[in-house]
Amino acid sequence: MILGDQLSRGISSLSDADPKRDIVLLAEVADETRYVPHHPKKIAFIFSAMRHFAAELRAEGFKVDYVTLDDPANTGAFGSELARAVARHGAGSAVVTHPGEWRVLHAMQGWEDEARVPVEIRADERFFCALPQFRQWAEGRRQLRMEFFYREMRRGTGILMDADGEPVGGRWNFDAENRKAVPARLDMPPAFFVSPDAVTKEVLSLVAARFPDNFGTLEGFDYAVTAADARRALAHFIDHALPSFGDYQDAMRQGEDRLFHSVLSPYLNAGLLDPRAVCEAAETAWRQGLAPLNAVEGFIRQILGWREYVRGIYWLKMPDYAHTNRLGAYRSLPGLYWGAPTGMNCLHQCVDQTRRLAHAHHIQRLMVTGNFALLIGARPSEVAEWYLAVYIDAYEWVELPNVHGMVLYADGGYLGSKPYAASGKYIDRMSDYCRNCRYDVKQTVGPRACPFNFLYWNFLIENAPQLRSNQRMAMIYASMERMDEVKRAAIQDQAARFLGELTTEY
Ligand code: FAD
Ligand code: DLZ
Ligand code: SF4
Repeated sequence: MILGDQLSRGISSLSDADPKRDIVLLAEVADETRYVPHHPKKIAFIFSAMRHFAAELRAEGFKVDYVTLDDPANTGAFGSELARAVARHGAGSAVVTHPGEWRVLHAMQGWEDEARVPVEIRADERFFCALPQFRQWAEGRRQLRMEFFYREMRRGTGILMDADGEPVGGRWNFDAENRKAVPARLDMPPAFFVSPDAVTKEVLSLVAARFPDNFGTLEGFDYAVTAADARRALAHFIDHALPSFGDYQDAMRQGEDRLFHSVLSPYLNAGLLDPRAVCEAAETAWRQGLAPLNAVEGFIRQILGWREYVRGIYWLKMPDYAHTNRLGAYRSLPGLYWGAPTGMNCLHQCVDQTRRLAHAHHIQRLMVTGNFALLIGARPSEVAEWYLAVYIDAYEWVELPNVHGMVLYADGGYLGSKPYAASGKYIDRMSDYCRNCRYDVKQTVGPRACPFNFLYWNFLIENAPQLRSNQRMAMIYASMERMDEVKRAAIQDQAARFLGELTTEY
């Protein structure tokens, strides 16, 4: 049985598959479509990619049993669909690859009873770092740091290493060069798009009919849904965007949804692209002099470093990780996350882009929607549910550590050393959102003050018992303590009024 994010020909469950003997099962199941209210583009992407993958296996000679969502006999769950297929084909055993979510692994452990045949769960080998290797690395460390993990991965894989075992360019990390704002005049890379074929069009109709109320639009669906097109997307990125990826990695620009980002995460996570091939292509571009090292190292670090690191933490810490809430945050997510009007232009732009594309780039997720959720004290489980629902690349193994660890500090600093809390100044420096906003990013209190400003100071004041002793926050607490009492009271007062008026309606 192959799940919707296991669409790789090299997946372990297929490693010894014999077209003469074995039957491959794929199933569109209602449970997977509603454990969170997924963006319609995410559902359409997964279904279309599943259907194309099934067709490719059939063309190879495999007998594929594909259960569609609208099949009247569909029972709506992985386990019961496996049981039905086992009975249908008189199968003697089943083989699956370890899933990407703890929820599914937990259910999988009951599949032998449900299907009444042995079920072999094989390791997912599509990652650089096997789970036991990560566990061994993390053992005994009270706090983990991505940078050290990343260096081990560089050494272990030889990626961007020279013949003497040293990092190429003499440094592990070129981040200091990667914080430029986008200048007013800069040529943007051309967009990559794939026009929907007949299979995708059929899926789009199905999803439109079945999920009319989910947040997000299906209009303009142009994602790749096959491995071949995902490889074209990779080549397009390497040619057009990688050379400037590093420089503008942290930038945001109104009207430019993708800037120099790759938008490869949907393909990597669903199995249409292999992370090794992606890192190799980027390294080759550097070795051929087609892209600078700050760009290539920065890009590879996201995949060889962050992507592997968050997966390791997820499987090390689940299921408890999903319940972490170190800062005791309890507020419901305001309706603006689901498209309710807001005067805060940065939030409006990022949420609207999410509604249109089911994609936003990292800094938008971290420093706009994430930062706001942190500053208002939104309940981590609700924030996690939002991210899992609205992004086309979202599976819990990668979403949850980013939300609970990187954004909300809900894990108390296990994944990252401090919360990424920031005032409007950061957004102003890295984007042009503030120029088009009704609030004034230079003001901290008063009717036109940017909410990120008073919320930021209010967050620091309220969370001082938890955060003041953090060495990395010492400077900011020192400046907070220099603030005069009157200003501090005005900030707290305005933040209380603002928070009191936030509504969950949309
Ligand atoms: P690029 O900027 O081109 O980066 C290249 C690749 O690096 C990405 O495709 C991705 O595979 C990997 N990558 C980059 N940053 C991270 C990271 N922090 N963690 C893991 N992989 C990373 N990424 C997901 O794939 N799925 C998610 O559900 C997800 N949820 C997120 C939630 C929050 C709150 C935050 C802050 C980040 C989240 N990310 C998630 C990470 C990152 O935002 C996306 O991977 C990235 O925006 C995808 O767009 P891209 O392919 O253009 O990325
Ligand atoms: C996300 C998703 C959705 C919406 N639908 C399906 C589906 O119908 N069938 C399927 O096999 N997979 C689907 N997926 C992806 C799964 O949720 C994913 O494989 C698990 O969460 C494990 O990561
Ligand atoms: Fe966002 Fe504040 Fe800038 Fe408006 S002024 S765009 S709310 S940071």
